[in-house]
Amino acid sequence: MGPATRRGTRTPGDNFDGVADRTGRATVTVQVGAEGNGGYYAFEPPAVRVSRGTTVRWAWTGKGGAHDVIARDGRFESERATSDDTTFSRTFETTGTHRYYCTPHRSLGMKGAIVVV
Ligand SMILES: [Cu+2]
Repeated sequence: MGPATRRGTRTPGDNFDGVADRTGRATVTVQVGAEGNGGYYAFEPPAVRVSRGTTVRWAWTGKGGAHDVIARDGRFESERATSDDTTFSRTFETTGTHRYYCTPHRSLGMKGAIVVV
């Protein structure tokens, strides 16, 4: 796709309107409390594609108050935390789309997805 479809200052491989491609990596980091949704109420990247067996590590930025990482299907659930030394990791062995949200900011749009291929 051409440059006209890109927005912002994303790194190559990202697609603002789609899913950030992080396939082929053992570990992938998602920021918790990235800027977005009217404050620091976003996951970054919000949607990411990973290979089966990848460990996704959520890392809190320390901004935006308390956040958590809760799977919609109940398969994983972090503690609710504010500190920037907080991390939560999960290894994805099942292909498919795993949707999750932050409980305090779900209504603001603080949601994410891990697409395992
Ligand atoms: Cu939050």
